[in-house]
Amino acid sequence: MTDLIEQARAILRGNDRGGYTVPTHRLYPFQWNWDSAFVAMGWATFDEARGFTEVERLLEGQWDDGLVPQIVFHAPSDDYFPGPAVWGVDHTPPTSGITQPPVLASAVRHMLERSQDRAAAEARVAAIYPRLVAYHRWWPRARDPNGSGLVSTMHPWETGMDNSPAWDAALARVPATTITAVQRRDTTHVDATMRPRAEEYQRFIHLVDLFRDVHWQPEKMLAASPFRVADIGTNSILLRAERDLSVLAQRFGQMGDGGEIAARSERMQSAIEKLWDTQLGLFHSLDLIADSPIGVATSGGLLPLYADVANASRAAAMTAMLRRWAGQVRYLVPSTAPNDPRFDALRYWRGPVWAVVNWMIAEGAARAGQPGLAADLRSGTRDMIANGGFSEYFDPRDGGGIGGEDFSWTAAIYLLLG
Ligand code: 9WN
Repeated sequence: MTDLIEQARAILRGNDRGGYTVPTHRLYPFQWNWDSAFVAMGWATFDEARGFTEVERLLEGQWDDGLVPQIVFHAPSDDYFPGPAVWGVDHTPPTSGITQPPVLASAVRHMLERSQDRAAAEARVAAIYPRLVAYHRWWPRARDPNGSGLVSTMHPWETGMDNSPAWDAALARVPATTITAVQRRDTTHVDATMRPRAEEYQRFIHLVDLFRDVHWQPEKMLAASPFRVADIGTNSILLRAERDLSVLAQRFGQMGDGGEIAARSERMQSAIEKLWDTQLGLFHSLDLIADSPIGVATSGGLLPLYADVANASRAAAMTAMLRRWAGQVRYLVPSTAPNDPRFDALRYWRGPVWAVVNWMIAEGAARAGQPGLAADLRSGTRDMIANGGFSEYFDPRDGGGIGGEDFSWTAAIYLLLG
């Protein structure tokens, strides 16, 4: 076993707080939704049972209506803002009131199919499966009540790509006023140039105040929110997860589950296909309040590859575009196109590379007939981690590690890359 694999395992063990894994020490002291899905797959490469425990602990935060929250606050900590009191959610354990990209069902299928102890894995999945079904039913009910085929996202934190330039115009409509006093803790842990700006935080908290006021009721949130986008990343990840859930349904489902999932998937597939952007050379998100496409090229716009939505010619066009980006930065995939004036190599989701995003794009590229791109993304990600450490994200110009250190999902991706 190489040293780096040993180090990656040690990071997961070090960030383990008893069945759940914090993204990193201090900066993120709770359990996060999409982090945990990647981290579960990482654990499962050397401890299958622990991989399933990660998912089960996240599901302790699931609401009665099916929502799986962005954060589960299993144990108190003063290291992060906003904590449970700001969210004001009535749940035990306490949780935030929004969600995150739903990688969960995909992680469960991934772990099941690779399990050595198949009987033990099947027993775990049999209990998890109905919870996944509830989560997948929650999405269209709460976030696409009109059946457009695209789910709405109502907070930049829900996209997981918090201050992407794709959200700038939509976020500018959110007042920078708050009821809750903003007491940031992130900038005491990480350099402020690598984090969202003060004004963005004001707007993030404005939305939390607003939603808490309507008691987190989906229909009221939809009506009240000044920020509402159809995020191409979230929609692609949900469609991928629907496809994976349908495989689980064949083994664990009730009669009718398969048909229900297929109907949702078909609707999503055709809605996402319409988001192809000839000018950008990738897919775009929609601003649902302005009722317009969001013309910013971001790494999220490549995630339809991961959902198997891109046909051969679109997959080839995206590959060609990434090859052009590779002429401008040393490491793919920058979170924003390097030729975009809003590109910022260091600042959160405005330029840096994330290993989890690379992994998803590589998985999709391999299936879409672009094995060369997939191999380059995988080896580039390994190199970046080898040189830049198990950092939260990386500078695309030189691969330098930035943000939090000893990061769980970066370690997990290293383990998945094998
Ligand atoms: C808010 C935990 C999370 C990731 C997100 C990333 C960042 C949180 C923050 O950290 O977001 O959810 O406070 O900045 O943007 O993708 O899940 O690692």
